[in-house]
Amino acid sequence: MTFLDKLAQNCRHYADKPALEFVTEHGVTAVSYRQLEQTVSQTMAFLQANGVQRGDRIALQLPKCLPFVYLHLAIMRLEAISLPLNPGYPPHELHYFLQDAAASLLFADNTARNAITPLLADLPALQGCFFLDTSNDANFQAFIAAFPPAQAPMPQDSSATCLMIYTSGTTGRPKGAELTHGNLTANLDALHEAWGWRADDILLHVLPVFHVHGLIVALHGALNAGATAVLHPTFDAEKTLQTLQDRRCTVLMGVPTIHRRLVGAPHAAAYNLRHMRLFTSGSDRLPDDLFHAFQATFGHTLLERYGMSETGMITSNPLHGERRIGSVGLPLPGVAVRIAHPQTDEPLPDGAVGEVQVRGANVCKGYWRQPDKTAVAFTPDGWLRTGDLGLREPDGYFTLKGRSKDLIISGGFNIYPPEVELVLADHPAVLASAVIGCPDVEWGEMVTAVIVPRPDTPVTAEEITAYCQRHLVGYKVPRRVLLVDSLPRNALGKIQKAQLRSELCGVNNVRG
Ligand code: MCA
Repeated sequence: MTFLDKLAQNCRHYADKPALEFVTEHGVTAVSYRQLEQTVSQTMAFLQANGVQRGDRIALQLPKCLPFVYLHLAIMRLEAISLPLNPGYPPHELHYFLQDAAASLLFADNTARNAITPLLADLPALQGCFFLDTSNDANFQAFIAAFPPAQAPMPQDSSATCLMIYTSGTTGRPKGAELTHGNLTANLDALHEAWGWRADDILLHVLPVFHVHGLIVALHGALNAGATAVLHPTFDAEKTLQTLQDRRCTVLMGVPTIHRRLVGAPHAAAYNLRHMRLFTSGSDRLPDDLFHAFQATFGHTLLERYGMSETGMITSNPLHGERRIGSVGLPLPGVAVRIAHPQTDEPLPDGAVGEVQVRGANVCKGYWRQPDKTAVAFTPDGWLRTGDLGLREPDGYFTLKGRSKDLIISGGFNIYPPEVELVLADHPAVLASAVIGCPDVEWGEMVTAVIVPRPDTPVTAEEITAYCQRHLVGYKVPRRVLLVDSLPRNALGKIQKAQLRSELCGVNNVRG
């Protein structure tokens, strides 16, 4: 039974129960499973009327809101492909995704109309763009009111792509990871079992919905279980603790930056969180001190798990049993994980550090229209190369030991330095640049740009920052800009990032 079959079943079994509760300063909008089914069906009719066909890419550059959920589910039900995008992308970045995906429809927020409209003429595949007033559910209900619920057969082909998540790479241009109905179903079934999802769970959802973590693991996880997802549009530590207490929530999923802010919130320990049964942490390594501080503050032990956009969740510490500090736990049911030599792909023995490689029904089928990059991402015998380094302990627990790829993780978002370097290279005053991650207690790593200015073009760090703010989504903007005379290079002229990291951030690590 696929996720969508399960959702349809839940809509019948739990018809009157809230599937979603969207919380804003104006109040709570509750959507029962029956209403969810009804609105998604009407949204399908609206999409059909606008020509959506099987396999079409439909881009959703929306803030976290109920219409996002309706559209996303309706797109998948019609066997089209949902393409969620960070609403913070500036036009320059948005254009790339729409063009690369050859998206046929775009849904964006009304407030983005002026910024987005000039892009539309230069997107030949785009057949329509809808600017929605997402400030309340009633506006969307009015928008689709004329459409009676659609009757469309359930998707049958589990190998069909239903979701595309862009992930960057060492080449600097993001690639669309194609996730199928089968991928999502396999991963959701594994997590349902591993984390003991129950229909009486109440998830407090504080993550963005344009990534696998917030969208699949959290939101789909709750809907798959027939549980209730209480959605906050953005994360706020005090509001989170208040809602966890008042709504008697049972599950929260976060990234280390979120957990650190919860621990640091005023009177954090005073909230009554006894009904909570599961706090998970992922998207970045959970620091040991935070693991302990969380336990000391809330009396709950964070459950660390590991995943990536291409695979969904890969390993998890156990729900019952040892949640090992510094370890990402054991492979999830149905997921095979091995440690292999990063160059030869030869499997390595327990205790040896190598590349983490993954195989299973959860692994994406490849990158959208990138057969070459897809071929490189997999070993000849079908294991996905994660680019993460790690080891397997004799009792089966996996521990990550760094990355073989040039990647920064800040607040749980991945930033590939070449993406930022490419933007910097277009600045007239930049002769050369290197973007590195420096350790940071709050964010995990902080994006740092080291720049050699052109001798004849004076520039300040503030000008570079302002330029990056115009061209990059907020989390990719360097928090620190350093102007230097030269960058350390090896004999072949390659910039020595490890040396820069150790000189500028006092880091000694294996990354190069
Ligand atoms: C926001 N900003 C950031 C980040 N987030 N800068 C660096 N790194 C970030 N992660 C910038 C904003 O653009 C803004 O810049 C300023 O910081 C706002 O700060 P603040 O309000 O404190 O931030 P926030 O809006 O509260 O966001 C912090 C956050 C958020 C809640 C931790 O980053 C977040 O939701 N992270 C979760 C990431 C996530 O879901 N990752 C999943 C992908 P300015 O001031 O210049 O405007 S990974 C995944 O899906 C895989 C499968 C997995 O395993 O999970």
